[in-house]
Amino acid sequence: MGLAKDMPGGELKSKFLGCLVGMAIGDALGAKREGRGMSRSEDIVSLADKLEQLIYTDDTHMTIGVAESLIESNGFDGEHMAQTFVKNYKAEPWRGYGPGPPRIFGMIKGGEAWYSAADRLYSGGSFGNGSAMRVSPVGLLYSRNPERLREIAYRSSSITHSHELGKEGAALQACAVALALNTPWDEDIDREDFLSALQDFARNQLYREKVSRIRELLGEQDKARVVALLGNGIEAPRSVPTAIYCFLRQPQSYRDTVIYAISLGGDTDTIAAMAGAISGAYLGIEAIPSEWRAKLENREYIEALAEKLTSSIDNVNTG
Ligand code: AR6
Ligand code: MG
Repeated sequence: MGLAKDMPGGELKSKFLGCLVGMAIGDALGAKREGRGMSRSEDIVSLADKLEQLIYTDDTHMTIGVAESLIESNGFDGEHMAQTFVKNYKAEPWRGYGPGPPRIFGMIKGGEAWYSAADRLYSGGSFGNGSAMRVSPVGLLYSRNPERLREIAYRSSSITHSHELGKEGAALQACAVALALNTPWDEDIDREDFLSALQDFARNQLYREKVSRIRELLGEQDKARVVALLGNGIEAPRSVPTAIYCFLRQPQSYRDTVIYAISLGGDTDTIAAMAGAISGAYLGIEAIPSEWRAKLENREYIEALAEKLTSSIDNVNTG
């Protein structure tokens, strides 16, 4: 697998754009089916055709916050990222945030430190998928250094999700984005290599087992079995491996990846957001259907963030 630093600039930029726009479209389209059961692909396609606008939710809103903070701070700054989340939430609290984060934002506003507030939530911190859903900018920016990628994914997670399974879910999703980014367009995704890299990267046994399940399920036709073994829930271990699976089933098609992710039901917006981020990071912006791109709310701003992130990659990796 190559490294993004050897990639032509145009390809790198397209992949950054594909990742963030692909994430946002997966989120917005998936939000229309959130919490429902499994559905047929044809029904999701016709839903996408009917929608006049693709309105995104907290998944994208928080990813925007991560990207803004990484750009403004020239890398990770926990205090700055936490304050960015607080500010963005205050401006648009109606985006469909999970139960935990707004409580954390309240604690931080009340003076609690960004690195300790999340420990007070649930037992040992949250393992919801809320830190994995927003981590793709970390995967892009730190794609050249897996150990820094892990460290920054953990630290960005710990602002709201400090449970080991929450942090590891964010790191695994960031790693999948980096692997996809680092695979040039003219190389096919080698699914065995991709899964071995994830398996080696994962530090937690539950995720290692889930990655093995992905391998076993690659040819599976029965969606109920996929949901039973990988999950479609709001918890990181029941959604991050599922999103990676959705990408690996059809790595050459952004459209099929996102539609399949939504067809599994459950936490459709977040699973499609994560799968869409990985797919877009491999295939680039041109692979995303133009009629979907045209409908995405705030697309120009999201694209501008992706372009700025592309420009930051050299600074972050030399600084
Ligand atoms: N013990 C038991 N349950 C837990 C634990 C724990 N330690 N941690 C999390 N949960 P939360 P999020 C369960 O509140 O991750 C939006 O719709 C618990 O049921 O941290 O930001 C997005 O689109 C908890 O309520 O929020 C995503 O789909 C739930 O996991 C989602 O919300 C979510 O954890 C992201 O939610
Ligand atoms: Mg969700």
